[in-house]
Amino acid sequence: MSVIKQFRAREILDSRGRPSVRAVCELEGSIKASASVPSGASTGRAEARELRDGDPRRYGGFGCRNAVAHVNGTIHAATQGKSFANQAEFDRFLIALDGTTDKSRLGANAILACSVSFARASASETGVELWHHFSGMANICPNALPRLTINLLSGGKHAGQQVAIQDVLIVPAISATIDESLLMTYDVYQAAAGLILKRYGMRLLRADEGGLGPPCRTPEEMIEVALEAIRLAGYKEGSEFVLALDVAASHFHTRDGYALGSDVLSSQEMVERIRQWVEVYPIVSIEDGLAEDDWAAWPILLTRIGRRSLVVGDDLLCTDPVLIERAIRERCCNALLLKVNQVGTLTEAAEACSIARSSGWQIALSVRSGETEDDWAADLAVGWGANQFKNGSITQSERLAKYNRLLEIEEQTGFPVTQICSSREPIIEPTQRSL
Ligand code: 2PG
Ligand code: MG
Repeated sequence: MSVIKQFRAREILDSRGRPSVRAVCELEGSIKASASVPSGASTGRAEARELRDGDPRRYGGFGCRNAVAHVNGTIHAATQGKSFANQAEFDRFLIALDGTTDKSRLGANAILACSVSFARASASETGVELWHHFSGMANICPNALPRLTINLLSGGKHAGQQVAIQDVLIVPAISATIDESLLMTYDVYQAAAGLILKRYGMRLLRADEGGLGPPCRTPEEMIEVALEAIRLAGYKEGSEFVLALDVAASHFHTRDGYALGSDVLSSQEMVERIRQWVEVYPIVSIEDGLAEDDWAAWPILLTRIGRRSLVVGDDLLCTDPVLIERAIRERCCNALLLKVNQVGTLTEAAEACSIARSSGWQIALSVRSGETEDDWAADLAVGWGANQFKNGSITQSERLAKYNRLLEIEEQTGFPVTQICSSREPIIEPTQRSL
């Protein structure tokens, strides 16, 4: 790796119109590469800290000028003239420079922008595609593209809380290519838009990730709208399309229980409600079915639905190797939702990915609800051999940048889309275990 000449950053705006950070890594010679970082809305408590200015007069306190100043000051000064053997050495250097456990001094947004721009510069120095460079750093030999899980309908924090659960995602299950997956999704999206207009009189109002936000009263109604759209588009539910849910239960978990519409459910009742969804509907993946602090109930959920559906940890795990190891020990999940900015560097995210995978878990690589037009997440999903890619809807350029990059990688590599891992095994009966 050549010598670093400079790091520069600037404040940019993300898909919610809020500030974010873009960094440029310049090497001695002619190589220069940039990276922009995203931001979540339904965040887990253990996520690395983005640095926000907190000045209410600028962007309601969301400004990123301090994070930018750390790149242009501390990070630039500490790295200028240095060379690093690999990504891990570079990321460890940044982690030590920050010196906190949650990256709150320099800011996870500043650190990640440097981590990813360094990776891009390294890829361009060696003359390989970014996805190929990512696969090398994680010691993975990908031979397939991830299956898309696409946000069709939104609720929760991404759509004004009209329904407590956050996403109903559609999964084109039989398509062999990204190209075909997107085409199938277009049909269902159009059918859903028409259906929602007819049934609720709603124009195309879009939620944070470009999904539709119909005024459904219950999760079941929202799931049924998705299934009807699949049928109206001429596809078979359960075979040609299946569903995934991001319940995002941390965000409606109160001291009294899970506030699902007019019901307030105990953990046991919430598990039972999810079991019914998985039993009745063609759902192959349940993300954050329970809250991030409800650790005791997660193993019960896994026991009840884990043979038929993925049990995916997002807020529960925050892409944190320590939390993932705990979840493996306590048998909480069988899949990791991997979001790099939750942990703050590529190296730590690669470690999280490898721990989860070595326990037989599936990897769902996800972007954030506040995204930028940068497309590095698509390269990462391919390079790290993710089973699924969760990138929001098929509208809005911050989403399409990543889908379009996948189309490009598909053309370059000819890799097929990975097979979906779902079984309709009968759901096993309740165990003796109680909460
Ligand atoms: C999630 C993500 C992406 P956010 O909860 O999985 O959908 O949302 O980025 O707001 O955390
Ligand atoms: Mg989530």
